[in-house]
Amino acid sequence: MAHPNPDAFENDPGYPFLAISREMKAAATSRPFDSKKNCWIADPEEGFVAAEIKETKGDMVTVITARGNEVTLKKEEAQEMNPPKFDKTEDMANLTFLNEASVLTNLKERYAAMMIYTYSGLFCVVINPYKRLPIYTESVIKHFMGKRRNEMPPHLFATSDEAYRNMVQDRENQSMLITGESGAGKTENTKKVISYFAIVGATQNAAGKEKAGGGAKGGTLEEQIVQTNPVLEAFGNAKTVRNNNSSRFGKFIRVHFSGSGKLAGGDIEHYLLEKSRVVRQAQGERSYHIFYQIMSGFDPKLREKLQLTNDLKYYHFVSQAELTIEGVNDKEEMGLTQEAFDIMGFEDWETECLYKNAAGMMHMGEMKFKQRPREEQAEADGDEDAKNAGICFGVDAEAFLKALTKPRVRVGTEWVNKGQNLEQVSWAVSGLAKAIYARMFHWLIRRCNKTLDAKAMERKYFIGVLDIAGFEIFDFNSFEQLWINFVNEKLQQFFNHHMFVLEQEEYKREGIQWTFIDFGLDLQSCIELIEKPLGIISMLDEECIVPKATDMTYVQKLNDQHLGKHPNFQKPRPPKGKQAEAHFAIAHYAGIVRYNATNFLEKNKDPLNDTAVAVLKNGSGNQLMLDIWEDYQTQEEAALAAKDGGGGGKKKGKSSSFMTVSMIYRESLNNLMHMLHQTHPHFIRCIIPNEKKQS
Ligand code: AD9
Ligand code: MG
Repeated sequence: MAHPNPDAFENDPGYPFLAISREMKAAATSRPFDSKKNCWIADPEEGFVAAEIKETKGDMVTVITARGNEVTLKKEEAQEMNPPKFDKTEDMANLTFLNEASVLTNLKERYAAMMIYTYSGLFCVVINPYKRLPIYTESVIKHFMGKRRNEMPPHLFATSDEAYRNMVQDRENQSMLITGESGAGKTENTKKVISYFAIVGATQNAAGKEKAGGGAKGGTLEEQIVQTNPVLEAFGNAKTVRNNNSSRFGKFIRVHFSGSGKLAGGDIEHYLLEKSRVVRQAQGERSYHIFYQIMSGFDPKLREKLQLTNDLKYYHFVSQAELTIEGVNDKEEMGLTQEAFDIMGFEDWETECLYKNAAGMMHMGEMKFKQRPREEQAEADGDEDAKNAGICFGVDAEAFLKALTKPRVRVGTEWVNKGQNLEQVSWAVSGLAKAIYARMFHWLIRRCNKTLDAKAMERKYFIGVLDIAGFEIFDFNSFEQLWINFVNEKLQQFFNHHMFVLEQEEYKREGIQWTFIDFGLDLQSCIELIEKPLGIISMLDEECIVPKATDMTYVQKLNDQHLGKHPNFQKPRPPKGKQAEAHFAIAHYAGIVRYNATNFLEKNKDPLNDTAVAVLKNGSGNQLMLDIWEDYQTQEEAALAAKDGGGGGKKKGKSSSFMTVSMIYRESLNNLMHMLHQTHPHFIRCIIPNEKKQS
């Protein structure tokens, strides 16, 4: 039936994916229902299956399932079924019977009809549709603008609009916390939220249509806020076994507004970039997208400029596992990355240097070294790849190789060149490649922030959108997974605690008698195991300064301290099938994860060959290379500075005292939590429907 108004929401192509249709309502009301008989029972395949109670004897019931099986079970194992008027309900808080079966079935039935958003009281649940739905168009956005939640079907945009209105009316910063395990849809939803705010903020002012910071090139502020993402994804996302476009870093994007809600710029904070991927990929995975985009031949001259052959397999650093992603065309993606760079107002030299550095790393991975038997001194074995790296980085290849094989180290008060064995050189090469990448990523974030800094605009409030790497369990879980999972644990606690506090307030207002349970406390013991003194992280930090300590002495100490004493610390039980070796296991809120402690100490100490850094830092003809090392002080420089400033009291050289990676992560996590506590949070919980990446 055509609606008289062609602009009405009912006529939008997105409508059928959002609102319950008349047919669905009719089907529900004609469903026979007997509240005394209808129920749900657990089912190994479906989760729960509908059943009808045939008879009750004592505390046992006999039921006939929808599949025709007769089952006898304990009464409390049969969960109440809600009346038909609640079929596919938009807000599960309305259910008469709020039990696991009803929640799961409701989500499942809505998902089967491709209605992916559902409220659960104060938060919004979304199940990854694994297909493009017409529910994020500009026309859908316009329908949601300025509407209250109960006027519209469940949508991320309704939650976003609520945040926006809260900001303007309550004069308070807001945050949107998008959580869920890896592949559940956090990043996709983040992108939509950002577009929503950009459009809503820009409709308030013509200025939103003007250019922000940036350079001579570039789009409007509204476009730039949206186009930040392809830039960051090219350098910060990669294929993993869980997600073809997995975020390997966390980000907190703040969209700034004026007091009246006009778009006034943005900025990004980033967390925990997984740099180990730059030199190593597990089975079924790739390194960061940008490497494959550069190699895609989008710009036919680019590879030549970067001294690269067209054989991706030649470059070990990026070709240890997968080379392509099903359904992704790297050539097209490179086009999108370049377009985003243009809109963001990047200068040609900037993108050129980014590509040069990425290519330089690929060449570094091919540099060969050799060592005579029984000698502890490695030397370069050919210099072709080092020369190529040198051209990309703008440094002298010979000096670079010498720095790697014979770095300057302090012996007493002297600085001498000390030979390195093969293993040490190879550690130094990968350490350096990882550091270049991580610093380049940091630079990229700062560069985007420069573009998004609309200086002319008054910034009064912000809405921050948090999108971190989701909880993950791989076959082999290392230091990176420990940190990712820990941050997820903290966020989940924040969520539980917040919900508890709000619920409690509501119950109080309504005068409901209730014994309060703070579900935030459920996670406390795992969090303490990880973050408290004598916890997993502080023991790692301590082991990093113990002479002769190894990953295994660390594991031994962990076991002595926690095994059999802490409920969340466990022996890694080998699960079914062949699995990687593991040293300890942690019972997280989302599951038990077996961690392998190999290289934990090295990853936490994260040493760098300072002599090689000095070559990059001082000798480079590549401006980006100079910029990324600008704030890095080598030990030799520090020693010099300390000597020079000796009488001045303040020893600048000592200020860069030893920080482990964990210490840096902990500080940024604390800052994040602190910032979140000062905002009014809104939660989007993403759910993955299956492990096959399928709709
Ligand atoms: V991770 O922790 O970064 O590994 P995310 O961010 O939770 O993870 P992501 O948003 O990247 O997951 O979603 C994974 C894939 O699911 C996407 O690449 C899309 O192919 C697919 N997806 C997720 N949400 C949607 C959606 N709303 N519409 C269409 C979607 N496809
Ligand atoms: Mg993501």
